[in-house]
Amino acid sequence: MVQKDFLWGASTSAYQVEGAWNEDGKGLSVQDIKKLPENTSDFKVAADHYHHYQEDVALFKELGLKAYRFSIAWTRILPDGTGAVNPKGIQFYSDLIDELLAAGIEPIVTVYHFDLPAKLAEQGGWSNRATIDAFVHYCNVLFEHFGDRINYWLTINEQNMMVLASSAVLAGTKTLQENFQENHHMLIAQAQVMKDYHDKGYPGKIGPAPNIAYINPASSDPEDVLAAQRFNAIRNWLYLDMPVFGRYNHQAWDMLKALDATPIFAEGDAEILAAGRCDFIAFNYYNTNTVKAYPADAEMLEGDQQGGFGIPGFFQSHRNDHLPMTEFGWEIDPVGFRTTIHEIYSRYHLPMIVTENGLGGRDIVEDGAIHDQYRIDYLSAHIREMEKAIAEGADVFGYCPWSAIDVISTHEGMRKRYGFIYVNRADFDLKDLARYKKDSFYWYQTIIQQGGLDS
Ligand code: BGP
Repeated sequence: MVQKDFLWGASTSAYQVEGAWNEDGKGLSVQDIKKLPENTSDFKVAADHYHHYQEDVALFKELGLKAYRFSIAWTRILPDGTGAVNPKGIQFYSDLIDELLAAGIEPIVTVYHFDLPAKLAEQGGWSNRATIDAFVHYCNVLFEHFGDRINYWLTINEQNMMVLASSAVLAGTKTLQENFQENHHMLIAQAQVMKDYHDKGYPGKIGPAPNIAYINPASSDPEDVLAAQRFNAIRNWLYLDMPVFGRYNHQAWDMLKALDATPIFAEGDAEILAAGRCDFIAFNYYNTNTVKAYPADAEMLEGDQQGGFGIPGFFQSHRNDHLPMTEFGWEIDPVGFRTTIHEIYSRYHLPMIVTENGLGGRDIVEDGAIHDQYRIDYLSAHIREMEKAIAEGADVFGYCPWSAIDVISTHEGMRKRYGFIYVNRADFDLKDLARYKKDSFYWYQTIIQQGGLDS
């Protein structure tokens, strides 16, 4: 049983849902210019939410959402990443926020979801410390314009995946040291923003939004157990120890030393990191990962957000035979969700909100209906385990599955759908972009009305 004001919500991100990639003064982001996997749509039109936002919010209201988590496109607000503010960008999000509030839906804002302004990327992106200042300035612009209406801010979506799975998420290739230097700069930017937000006395709360997947050992061999602990450290805890405790996780740091990948600290960095603290923890969960020990002379392996990693001398991903998989090859582990919730709460004792969880599938339309029982099964199994975790004492105040409406997948295009609402388009055929309610829409509507599975 969840609390009465529990935030039953759903999520999207700007570049995956909005479209209007070059309209009303928007600048280009790295997502607009990245090399796409073959046979996969670009993000130019996406679900065309930019032009359909009123219709979409009306559907969210009908669905019964208490919260909607979306991201703001940095390049709508500051087309070059810094410099003059684009009034039309401010207007769009101001209107969207007002529309949500009028519908009784709590807006939850991600400030940065994989879409760094291309202009900043040209100048070195996160390897350039100027990007830290640009990010801090951008966030302060958002706080000034929307700070009175937003109660929950999320700083950076899945920073850990931008670092560890940069090929899948950003189509990037960098050395490990370069990745972790960029990571360091993002951590500083985040800390500074959290400090500014608190210092200025805004009424809401702010927190990070990493992808957290509890890591299991492939066996009880102590070397596998240690491998799992180390992957947990560098994949998960690094990204929560920092905003909660203001310091690097010691095991993650030790691994970076062994790999010659420690970031260089500039004067004052340690103080900034120590000064920025989060109010709550938002996290995305799709499944657990399982790893075994990996020889030091093996090759480095990079997967996508949910698996396929290998760092020589430390760990290698291992298929967990106890778990079924989605048709896109991601393991399904609802009990692991409960384990992950408890592990986060035991380590940090902060309120938590789940900002992504869901099933990507190839939905089929039959006479305007989408019978996505597989999605209902996935979500109900996860909600059940979340409710158990809450009953067992974990403090979870919201659940926002991915995704409110079909969006373009990060690296699998339009064929991999997650939404409660179907968007009528294919990767290369835009059709009429009509919205259809899937079976999962009606199912989630009931869950929200009841206040969960248990009521
Ligand atoms: C997360 C991202 C989302 C979303 C989701 C599903 O990593 O934060 O943006 O895309 O994963 O992933 P995919 O689209 O690759 O299936």
